[in-house]
Amino acid sequence: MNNNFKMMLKSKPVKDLTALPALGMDDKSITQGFRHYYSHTLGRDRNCKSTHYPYKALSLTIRDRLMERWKNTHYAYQDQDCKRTYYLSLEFLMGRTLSNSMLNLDLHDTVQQAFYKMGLDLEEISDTEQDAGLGNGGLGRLAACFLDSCATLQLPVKGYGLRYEYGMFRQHLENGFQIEDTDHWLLDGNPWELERPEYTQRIKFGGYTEFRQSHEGQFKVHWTGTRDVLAVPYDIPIPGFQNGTVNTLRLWKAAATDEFDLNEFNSGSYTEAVEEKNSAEHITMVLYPNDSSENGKELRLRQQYFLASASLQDVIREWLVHHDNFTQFADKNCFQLNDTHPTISIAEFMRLLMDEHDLSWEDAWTISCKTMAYTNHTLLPEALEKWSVHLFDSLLPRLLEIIHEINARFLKQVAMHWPGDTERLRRMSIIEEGPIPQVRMAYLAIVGSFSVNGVAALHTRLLKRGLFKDFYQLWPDKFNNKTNGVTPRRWLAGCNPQLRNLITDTIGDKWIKDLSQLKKLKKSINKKSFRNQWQKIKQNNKQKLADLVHQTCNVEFKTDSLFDVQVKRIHEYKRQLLNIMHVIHLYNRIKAGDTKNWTNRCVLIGGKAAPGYAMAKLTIKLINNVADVVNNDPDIGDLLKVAFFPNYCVSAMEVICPGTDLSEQVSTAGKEASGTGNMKFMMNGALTIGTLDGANIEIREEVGDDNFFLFGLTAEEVETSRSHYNPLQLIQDDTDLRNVMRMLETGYFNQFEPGLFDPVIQAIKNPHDLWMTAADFRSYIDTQEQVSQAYQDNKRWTTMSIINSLSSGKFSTDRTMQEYNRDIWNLETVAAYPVE
Ligand code: 26W
Repeated sequence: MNNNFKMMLKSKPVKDLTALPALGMDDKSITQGFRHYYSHTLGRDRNCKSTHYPYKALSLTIRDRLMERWKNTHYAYQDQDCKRTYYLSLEFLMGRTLSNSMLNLDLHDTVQQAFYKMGLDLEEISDTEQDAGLGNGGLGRLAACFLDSCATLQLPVKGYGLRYEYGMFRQHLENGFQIEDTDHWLLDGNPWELERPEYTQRIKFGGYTEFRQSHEGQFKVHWTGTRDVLAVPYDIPIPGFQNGTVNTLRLWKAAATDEFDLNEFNSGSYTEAVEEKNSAEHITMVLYPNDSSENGKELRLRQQYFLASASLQDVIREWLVHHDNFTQFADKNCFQLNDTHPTISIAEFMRLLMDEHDLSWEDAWTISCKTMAYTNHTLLPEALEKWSVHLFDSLLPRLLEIIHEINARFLKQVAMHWPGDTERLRRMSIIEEGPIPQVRMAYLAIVGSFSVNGVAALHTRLLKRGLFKDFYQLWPDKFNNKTNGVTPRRWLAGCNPQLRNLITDTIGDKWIKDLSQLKKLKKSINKKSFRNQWQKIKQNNKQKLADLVHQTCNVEFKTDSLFDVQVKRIHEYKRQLLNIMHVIHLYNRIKAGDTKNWTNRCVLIGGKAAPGYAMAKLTIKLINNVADVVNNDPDIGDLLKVAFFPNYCVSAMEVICPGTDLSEQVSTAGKEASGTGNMKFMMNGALTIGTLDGANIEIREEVGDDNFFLFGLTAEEVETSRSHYNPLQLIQDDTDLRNVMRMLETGYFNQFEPGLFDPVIQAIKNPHDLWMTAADFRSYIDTQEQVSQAYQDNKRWTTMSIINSLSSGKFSTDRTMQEYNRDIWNLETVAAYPVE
């Protein structure tokens, strides 16, 4: 290029390279886009038979429409210089994206039409999408629902997480045992992500710290000798419901730096030097599949720090584009910590402000404490994260120094508040002393945050009285409740289109953005045609579920039976065992000819057990063995069917919850923080059988006592009866329980596997059984009988079903997010610029 021309180019104003006419939202434009991607980008020809390519071509067509709105949302946020919230989470259980994007862009019917004309089956093609299973269960799915609601409410909230190469393991059964398979979900590419290498961050690990004096005579800490890893961001669009807003989920992938270990390199160890690359990339290789007990693995701490450091550096980088100091930072930014998993952010933020941006401890701490907010999701003590001080010291030495300093200053405050109370100092210290000193992450989270919340009313109350009592006494105002929810877009409008249409035909479509409007269905509750349609839709959804069960479990569910469902992670506190004991009881009744006024039941149980959790895995095996006996006993027939649903996941729930009559929420009271599956079932017109635990309590408040099947001890009763709990006595005094135990003890369900279920039997009979299964047996069985009788009264059941659904308004994450915003974030809503 000649120099004159180069000069001319330099002085020319840069054109907006992104300026393009808006893409069409009609069926012709969609078809055109689809054909273009199918044939030109993906290079398919008329011989191609796979459903994968139509899926991909459609996804790219939809993504283009998201992209326009994504930029306009970003520009609007930028121009307004609005306050923002960052949702930091090790898990985002997103499930599928295509059909949700079509719903939120209001393109579903258009695409259906276009596909019909092309002779393509949209449902079949949507079903080829892999779930993005980057989460374990409740906590990860909640994060996904939160993002949906924030985009719908036009709140400037960005999610930060990890781009795991392997998500939640896939589960299949062999001889009734759970077998784990890897979930290489990115193998066929992911059309929903956009790599952003230009925002790569550098993350330090290992090394040591030293004091150095600056030119101005100031002492500063340097963290050096580190082995660094790069964090490369991948952005995923999060569309709001038909409002032009598209927010961002930014997921980090670990990558090696190009710096080889020169010593190794020069000594001829070329491959050893390259190996380091490998170990760097391991950080985001796999999601840890534990959902309740911490295993203290170094790699997990690496993941946590990697997420924290990359995300904070990213936020600070963007801040410094428009600001040259941090005085306004806390007014404009908030970090919400999803459980303790990203809590190292508190120390990392201090490090960045002090060591990299020259703030004093006091200034940094003031900003940090005004910026961080912490949500707790569990009451199980074994799930509270602790990291050994030793591990911290070797992996993150600078962070440990900062934590020690935070703790020292905090303990001074405690000592001032309770002079002479050394026991309390020991109890509240962020460092747990002992043979292996540990960092208590929950305490760090409380000390470093301005807000601490639980996820249901009971849960928050129990936190204040139990686990966090000392902290509540010190800072009562920090604590608040935010009852969970689920997004009504995915969990009603999306997964139950027939019910959506009936509701919309009856009360208009405003309910999709304001779920409290479902109350308006009350006036139709006694209208015959409405009730008939309601019933018909439930029948259709049950048939779809029955088809899926047939296909995956090879068990025949008849739709005139009661569909009784428990799907969630397998855990002792969730008591799948109690459920299967009820099944055994029903089986005994049938065998004994006690079938007067019988209600046919199909019991479906699904969920994954943590790979190292032996009792949970044994429970799965027990369920399968019982199912085998029941389903193959000619005396039983259609009176009772049992199936274990393998590989329970988000997309499975989208078929399961619309087709369920009875939702099982039977945890030992005081153990389930909230539960969110309970809300999905309720929204879709299932009735709940449940204990007074987590959000069940609030569900019952909303539907009224008559429309909820309550059983079991209360949380208080559980605690007060522990000391004199006597399961052997209970077994002796209760014929039904005795019969169930006899079936287990005589090996009725494990004739060729003697002794297999002994640990289960021991657990039930153990006076120290934490989950007190035998205590609730009687009341559970009796309540299940009430359920059976209620189901026979078709009219009453339908009324209760409608009432459950129309009372579910509170459990929309739109309400949850509005409360977070009102009490914690204080964000202004910002409308995206229209696409034109
Ligand atoms: C350290 C291993 C680990 C991993 C995940 C410990 C604990 C967890 C989560 C806290 C488990 C979880 O998903 N908790 C669930 O969070 C939901 C959303 O708030 C609640 O509805 C569930 O009741 C709670 O069990």
